[in-house]
Amino acid sequence: MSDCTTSDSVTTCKRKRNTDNDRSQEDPKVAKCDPVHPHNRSNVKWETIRAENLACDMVAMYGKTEADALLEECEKTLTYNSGQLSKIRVFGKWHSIPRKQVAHGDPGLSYSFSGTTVPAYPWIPLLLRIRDKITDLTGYNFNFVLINRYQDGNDYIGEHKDDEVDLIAGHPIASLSLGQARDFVFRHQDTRGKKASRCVDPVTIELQHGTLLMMKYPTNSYWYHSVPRRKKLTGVRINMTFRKMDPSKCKKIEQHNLS
Ligand SMILES: O=C(O)CCC(=O)C(=O)O
Repeated sequence: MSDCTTSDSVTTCKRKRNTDNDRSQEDPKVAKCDPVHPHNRSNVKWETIRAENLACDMVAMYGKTEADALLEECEKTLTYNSGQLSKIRVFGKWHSIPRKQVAHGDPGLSYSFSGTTVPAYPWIPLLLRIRDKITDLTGYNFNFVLINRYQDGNDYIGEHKDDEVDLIAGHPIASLSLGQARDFVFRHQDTRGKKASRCVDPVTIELQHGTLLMMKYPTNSYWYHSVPRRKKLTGVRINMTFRKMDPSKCKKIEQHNLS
């Protein structure tokens, strides 16, 4: 029986809070993904965010001028999915996603979630530049990027985990934010819904213009994340999550539709 009450992104606990940060339960079936390139981690100031089985690192990847220019270039260059590709199935019903979305990546890749398969359009120079800078900063390679565009604070993404089978298990996800700063809320799986079994404080991070957030293993095995609606915010935000997909697990898409 739960003694947490949950509203939107806030969990209120009546019981003693769980403050144990060191109970990592690594899954022996998940390969340890180490960086594959030499990287410039030491030249920049990383902030570490830790909670039970949550490991994220954050860095100001672009200063304001560069981030402004990138956001403008994104707005001029990117085209987002429409029609069936902009819908997801929730409890058997199709809904338009409350934001815009598109993916780019290596040939043959796609990302399947909530009844939808988003194909990767080919890389474009803008995205290659960003991807390569992230590899330089972190040492990790990425073969796919999912881009979400939030018109204003009415657009949002609901709670979910990035734990789909087509992702390489254990590989970090690199999340770049441009534009309007938004809250990014992590909620531990044990605290959700009617079956909540205990209290673990949610973790909220404000993702600022130009910030890179590295979500590392095992965060996505234990924590849900969301960008909740914030009706008073008026600015556009673009988020790019660079991922490593397993080509053998991606659903096949007709390639001639994607050039
Ligand atoms: O917009 C964001 O910061 C998060 C996007 C996200 O959760 C996702 O792409 O899975």
